[in-house]
Amino acid sequence: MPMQMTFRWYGEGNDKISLQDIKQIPGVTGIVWALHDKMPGEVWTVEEIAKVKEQLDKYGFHMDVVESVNVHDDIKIGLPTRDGYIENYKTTIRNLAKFGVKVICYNFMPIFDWTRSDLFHPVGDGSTALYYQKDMIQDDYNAMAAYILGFTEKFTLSFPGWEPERMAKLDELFRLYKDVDHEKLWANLRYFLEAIMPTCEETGIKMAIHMDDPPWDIFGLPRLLVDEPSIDKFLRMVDHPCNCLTLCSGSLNANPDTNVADIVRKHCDRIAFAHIRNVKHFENGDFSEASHRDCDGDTGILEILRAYHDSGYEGYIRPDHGRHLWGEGPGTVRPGYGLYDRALGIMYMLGVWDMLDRLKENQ
Ligand SMILES: [Mn+2]
Repeated sequence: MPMQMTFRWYGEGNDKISLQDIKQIPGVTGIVWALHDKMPGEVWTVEEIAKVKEQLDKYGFHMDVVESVNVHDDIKIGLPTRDGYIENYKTTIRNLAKFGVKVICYNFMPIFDWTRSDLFHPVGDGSTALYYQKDMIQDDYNAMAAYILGFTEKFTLSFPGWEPERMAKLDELFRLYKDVDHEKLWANLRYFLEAIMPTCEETGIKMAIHMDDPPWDIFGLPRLLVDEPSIDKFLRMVDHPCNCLTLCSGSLNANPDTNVADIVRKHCDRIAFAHIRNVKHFENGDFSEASHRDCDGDTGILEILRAYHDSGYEGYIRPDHGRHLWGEGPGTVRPGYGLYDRALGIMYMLGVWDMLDRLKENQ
């Protein structure tokens, strides 16, 4: 079985891109989906999941990968209430398994999900991309949250991980996380995983943690999955075949010292889901997201694809964020999740992959 190309979709009425559009991209067999109106900690019901399945079935897409089932803050903080939320999580895993779901992508980032300073930064060719200006993300978390939330409000969007209900009590959340250092957060992650591994084993579902984005502490909050040593530590900590990675090349390579291809070769059997994204670095530490073409960024997309191919990768893969092209912009597209550049990214990846297949045949 070759790797399986997928495409992230935010759901009917929640994404301007239609399943019909996605169907026209060559090679896409499955939709990476989620119930985006669920709060972290809530159970995903069989009825709600069935509704999505019906939509995807019409186009022949599988629903094997969910991104994300978000983890409640109480689990990350390690509050006594976490056990109830872990029970809910297990129920969600069992419900998803009833529909053949194979992989759950999640993250363990405190308070903030992915973080950027500009959602529509000019790339220089008329397109725009997500951008991280290092000196803008320093101390003032309220300013950064206000920027993101101002954006989501203006265009009535919801961002996973940026639920307004959670963001409204930012100061309170920061207070709760005050004593959660790296060591505590690792221990809380371990507690969570050890609690759910039996359910994963029973259902065959793999938990695939997404890398922290960006891969360093922000606003004094600890971040865990940031580089090769921390990934080694994570996989050793809960050494179970259902404890896997969503290896996000763009998140990891936001630190230019991280060689993603090396990590692929080392841990391919524990990568359940691959995010492919290219990042361009600037000397002052800023970075911009770039097209998937290898030479447009610094992430080493060709070497990463070669590493997956050499390792016989049979898991799920998707283009991660793309630039906004051809009229896509604020109000018409979710930042990073337009149609065109992600479709171009898929064609680039499939082109490289097909050629690697051919070269192997001819060996
Ligand atoms: Mn990613």
